[in-house]
Amino acid sequence: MKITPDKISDFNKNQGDSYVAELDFLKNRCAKQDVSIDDIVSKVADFQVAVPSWALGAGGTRFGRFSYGGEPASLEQKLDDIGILHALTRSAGAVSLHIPWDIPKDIKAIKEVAASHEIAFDAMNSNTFQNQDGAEASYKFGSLGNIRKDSRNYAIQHNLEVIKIGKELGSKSLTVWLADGANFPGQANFQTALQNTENSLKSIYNGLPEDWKMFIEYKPYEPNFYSTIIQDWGTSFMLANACGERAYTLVDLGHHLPNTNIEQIVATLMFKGKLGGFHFNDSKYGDDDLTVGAIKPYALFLIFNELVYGMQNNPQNPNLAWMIDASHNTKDPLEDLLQSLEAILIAYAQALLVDQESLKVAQQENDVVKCQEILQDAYRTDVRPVLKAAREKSGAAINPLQVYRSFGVRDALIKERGSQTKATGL
Ligand code: LRH
Ligand code: MN
Ligand code: MN
Repeated sequence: MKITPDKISDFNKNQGDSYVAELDFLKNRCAKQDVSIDDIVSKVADFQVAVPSWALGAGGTRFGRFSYGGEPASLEQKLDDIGILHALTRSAGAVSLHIPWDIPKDIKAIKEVAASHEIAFDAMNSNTFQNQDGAEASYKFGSLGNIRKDSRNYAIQHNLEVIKIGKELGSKSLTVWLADGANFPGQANFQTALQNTENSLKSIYNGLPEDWKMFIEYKPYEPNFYSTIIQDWGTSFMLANACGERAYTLVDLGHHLPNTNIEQIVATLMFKGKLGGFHFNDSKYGDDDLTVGAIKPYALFLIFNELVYGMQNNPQNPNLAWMIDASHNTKDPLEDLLQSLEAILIAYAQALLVDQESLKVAQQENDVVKCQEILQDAYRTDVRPVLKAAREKSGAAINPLQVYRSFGVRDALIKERGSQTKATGL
């Protein structure tokens, strides 16, 4: 299934979307403040989010997995699927691989497929939360923080192997997420576990190429339900500092206890130049991995407001590695990802609309009401015409989801790959 630029531009033309008038309305409105809509359109058009290789199949839960049909059976097919997303949106120009789910058999061939879709290799993810067939040491009681040296060393070697594969593909970063922790009090010594984790991370960091970054992802619980070694941003930040300059914290939106002020964490990390990566999803209860913006769009906007502020004011913080980390078992995975991309760009565009100058003045005057008005004025603006303009500008579909359905993409994939498919992943 190949979606060509010609097919997209024909569809765009025939559809006659009225977004231009809506955009003009927005332009007039913004002329009153010091915000340029053309500038926002360009920024939105440039924004690229990596798609994780494990989100292209219908996700399972521990209670079951239901095939959606037409799911990718190989890494090549996963790249083809991201190619579809990228052709439709021009904002999904990268993939984030999970090893060993996606070990490339033929690096050269994989690079060619990725290049044919203009897809770059973003952060590599290691996996030390599952034992693989024939494993020489077990991760049952942890990996980098395991009390046993053989398991720790095995996990370190795995991470170094992931770096090696990533180097061949052209990736420039490694994301480490550990499931390590304990299910019951007394099971592990907190300090020993933390010390082991720090030492292991340092060993991996020592094997990191000069031009690579390491991202340390945190999560409060699951699969361990009493304690997790890297449970929060503070622990991740501490470990990143212990490793060195090229180690950073990675924020996954679903990895917080209810009501955590994530935007404040973002601001703190960017202020310290230590926010490296970002996993987008949404949640109601825990690490639900729901479609971005499906549950708490205002929270997402507030987070983007801090991200935008940080990108404009914190040169000490590097460019961020953006990734969607959402998958579910009841939606077409590609439609789900299109919805996530849309929600990310909406929140980004709304955050770019915030009148930063007026906000600064209102804060200086402690005008609390005005501060809230300024933020909510941006949040309540319908920025969808901005996204449409950005997409048309970059050769994408004005309405990606509509084009996806009109082109019958899922049916074509089912015809090609079968109706009882299963992709590697969770
Ligand atoms: C852990 C996590 C992490 C993994 C992915 C599969 O919950 O967010 O990023 O790599 O899910
Ligand atoms: Mn994640
Ligand atoms: Mn997660």
